[in-house]
Amino acid sequence: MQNELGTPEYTQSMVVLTGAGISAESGVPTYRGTEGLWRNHCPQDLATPGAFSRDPDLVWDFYKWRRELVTSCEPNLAHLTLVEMEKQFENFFIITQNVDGLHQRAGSKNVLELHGSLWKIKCTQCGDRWQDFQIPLPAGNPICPSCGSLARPDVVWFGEPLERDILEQAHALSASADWMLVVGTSASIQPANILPLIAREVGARIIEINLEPTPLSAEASLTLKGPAGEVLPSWWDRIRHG
Ligand code: BJW
Ligand code: ZN
Repeated sequence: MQNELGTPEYTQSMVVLTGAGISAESGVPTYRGTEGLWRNHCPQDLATPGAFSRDPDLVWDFYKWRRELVTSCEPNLAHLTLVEMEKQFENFFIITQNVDGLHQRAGSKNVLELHGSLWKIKCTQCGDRWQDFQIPLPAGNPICPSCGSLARPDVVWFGEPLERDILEQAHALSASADWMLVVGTSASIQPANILPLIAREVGARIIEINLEPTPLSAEASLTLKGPAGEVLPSWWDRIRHG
């Protein structure tokens, strides 16, 4: 299979799209599926602008809990393999849907966060944004230091547009990719799930790593089934050492 597909050259552009599955072996719950976050929490109650206006305390409690959970997790072998890959390729980019910050903690440099970050906060009024790694956050809901208004997690909720410049960068990277590695995403959320299709349109080879088939599988040049923390290091080992 690898012969038919060819082998990535280090001068080619390698774009990696990651989803919650890449962090699953670190102990971060995925969103969907039997162990997913949405199994116990209704997205409409927690991850929409409407939910936050109705009950900011409930939504902040959910995000404070997730910040604490992620703090107790470590990057796994899949995150670490991407750090090694970045050192080899001249053009290497991670586009992540994850908000956990584990790619950066592992040491990856070129990371585009499509859906924001658990470690960023933004003002609901003046739009100021800041990083905050405190665990735990002080009691009560975070307040904007500039204008004193209620602040919110700087993540992208359902029905909200992604940051325009981030989405434009993601489109541009996908449209100039030679290879796209899609790791641990259900490929069910727009507009992130369009990115591999953009890459395929320009002739990129799509490699998918997942525990199960997704709507993208039929479009992929190669699907590697299994846990990312095992499959990704062994695929990379084969590429590097032949
Ligand atoms: C492993 C593994 C292992 C497990 N190894 N693999 C109706 C109402 C509202 C919106 C819409 C609507 N209809 C359509 C929409 C659009 C909507 C959308 O796509 N909805 C779908 C349900 C159809 N999209 C949006 O709303 C987006 N915005 C938008 O479209 O704006 C348009 C607009 C323009 C102009 C003005 C206004 C609007 C925004 C989407 C934001 C998504 N946000 C979230 C929450 C982030 C914050 C937070 O974390 O709290 O992002 S939702 C959630 O899904 C999160 C994720 O990043 C995203 C994707 O999930 P992911 O990563 O794929 O995880 P899972 O759990 O789904 O899958 C895990 C996978 O891993 C599985 O396949 C496993 O098999 C696999 N796996 N272990 C390898 N060890
Ligand atoms: Zn403010």
